Amino acid sequence: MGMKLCRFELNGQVCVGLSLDGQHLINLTAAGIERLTPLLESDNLSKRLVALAKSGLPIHKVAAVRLLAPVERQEVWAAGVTYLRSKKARMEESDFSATAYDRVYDAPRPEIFFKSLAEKVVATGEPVGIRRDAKWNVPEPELALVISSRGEIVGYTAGNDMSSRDIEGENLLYLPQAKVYDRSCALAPWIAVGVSESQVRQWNIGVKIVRKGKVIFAGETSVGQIKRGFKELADWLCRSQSFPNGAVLLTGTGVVPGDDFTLATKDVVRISISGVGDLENVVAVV
Ligand code: DO4
Ligand code: MG
Repeated sequence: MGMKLCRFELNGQVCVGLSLDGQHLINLTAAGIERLTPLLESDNLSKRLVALAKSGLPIHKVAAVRLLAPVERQEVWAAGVTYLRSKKARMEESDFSATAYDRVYDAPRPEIFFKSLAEKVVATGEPVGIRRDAKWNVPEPELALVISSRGEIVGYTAGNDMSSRDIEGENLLYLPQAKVYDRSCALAPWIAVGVSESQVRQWNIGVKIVRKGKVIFAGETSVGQIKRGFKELADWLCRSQSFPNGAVLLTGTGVVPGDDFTLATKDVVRISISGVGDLENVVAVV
């Protein structure tokens, strides 16, 4: 198992943690590391974490703390139409925007859109939202790149790019309303560090949607199905735009439920990315 960073709350204090086994947390805040962002800016993060892991810091059980979203002041952005499945589903849902999806899939410039401020990101265990004026809502389980202020990919997490398909499908100019609203962006608590792109491309992305205790949708894809390189996506995001606090970039969905499926209030969305872990949220109307 690799190294994973997180933010967690213990006795009312927000701390930074490192896990080597997914079950226990090394409390890095006990070594004076009070924020995740400066740690993610470290020149040799893996080496620094290996040294910290050996330094006898207090250890907590993951089950005994509250895991928070792994962002402080990072903006969250999202890339789209990076998997064939997403292109196909979106071309089907829209009359006059179909060629836009077709073109962007093959164009050198990817689709990239703003998704969330850090303070609006939903953590695991908190509700994600469906808009009260939307009729067709889906989760989008996505690998997320964690990017430093230098534009380097320093880790990976999992995200949910909640989307209103009827609003996006009616008119592509409505995309920001289909994508950005209260509780529309959730991030898993863990940032996997010290892994290469080729290792991450072996990971699976899965989603299960549970209604009244029954799985009503399950889908899976491999990160390897993504059309674009990670550095390519991060470079496009950072073109003519600086991120002094770093950024998170969702990399697009490769799992889309059938056209007859829409989320309902109280559904539970479970997203799992091997190598990262789980993100679980109940659905609420906002
Ligand atoms: O073009 C609209 C959004 C695409 C998207 O969010 C995705 O492919 O994941
Ligand atoms: Mg998406």
